[in-house]
Amino acid sequence: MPTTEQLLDNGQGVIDPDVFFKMNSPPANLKDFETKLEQFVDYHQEKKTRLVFITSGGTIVPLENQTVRFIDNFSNGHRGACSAEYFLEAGYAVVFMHRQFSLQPYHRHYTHNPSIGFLDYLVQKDDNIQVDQQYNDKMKTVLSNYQNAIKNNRLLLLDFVTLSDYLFKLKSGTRILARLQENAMYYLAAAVSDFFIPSEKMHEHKIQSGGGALTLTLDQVPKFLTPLVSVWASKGLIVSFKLETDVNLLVPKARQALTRYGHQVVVANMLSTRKQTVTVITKSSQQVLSLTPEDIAHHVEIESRIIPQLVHIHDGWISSGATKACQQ
Ligand code: 9Z3
Repeated sequence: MPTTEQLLDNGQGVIDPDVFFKMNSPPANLKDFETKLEQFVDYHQEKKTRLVFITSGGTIVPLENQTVRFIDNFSNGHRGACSAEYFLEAGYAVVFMHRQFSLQPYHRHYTHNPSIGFLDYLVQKDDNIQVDQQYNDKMKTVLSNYQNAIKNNRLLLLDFVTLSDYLFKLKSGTRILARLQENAMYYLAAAVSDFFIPSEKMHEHKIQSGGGALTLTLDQVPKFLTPLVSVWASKGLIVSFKLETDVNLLVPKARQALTRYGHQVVVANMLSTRKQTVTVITKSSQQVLSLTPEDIAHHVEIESRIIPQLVHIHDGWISSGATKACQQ
């Protein structure tokens, strides 16, 4: 088998996505992932429901094949989990492909909160456990929305952990959804590592200390949006996210991604303001969506503005036969 070095793409140090899939082993639960997803997609294809494939949370990059240590990132999956609820509200079926143990739709209201733990919502009355009265109304609404989504088979939860896991499942998942053609939307909110250590270059066992400083060399992750847009999901509406910390780079980099990959929408956000403002960019438009101080005081979530905008773009994409909506 050729080594990654031999397969490097034109000297720029980036391997071809196909090569990545040849050089790394698929996750052990890939078959199970595919079976669940196929059943869900077939069900909604028959019902003609629109479906969104959401990716959410960060990927880890292992430093050892038998992994003790890994590189992670900041994302806790708030964007994806919150967006899933607004897509469900808009009538979509949702495949929620998330980093294991990151925020999940509906559950998110009661987890990952630094000031209140799940048990703090409960009280004991005689032998029974009840929800503390002050939380009752909100929890009733959240519970009922969650149960409706599950009862109507409109929410499928699938997870990933490593970058490699994510890429295998993204490829497989988008190819399964391709049968829905333009009725599918891909909402790529996961914070995917740009760098990784190929399996063949990784230490097999736990890296030992005692030898001084540790120097790591990471390869660049292949540009998976290229095959995703042109082959895996070519008929669906593809929404990628661009994250920056330097405001001067944000829009130019988002536009560069649209041009490079030829997909339909980039949602550009800054790390520090991502919960208050985003810019929705298509080839011919640029719209800033922002929360006012009053919105923030009323706990309005920016996703309640992003999702209707994307649903509108998706309407155009479907009615134009998946070709022209975003070119105007
Ligand atoms: C995003 O930009 C998401 O909005 C966030 C959400 C990761 C910022 P949280 O999970 O954060 O709510 O804490 N996602 C995409 C980030 C990304 O890696 N984009 C790549 C890039 O910027 C392109 S696919 O180059």
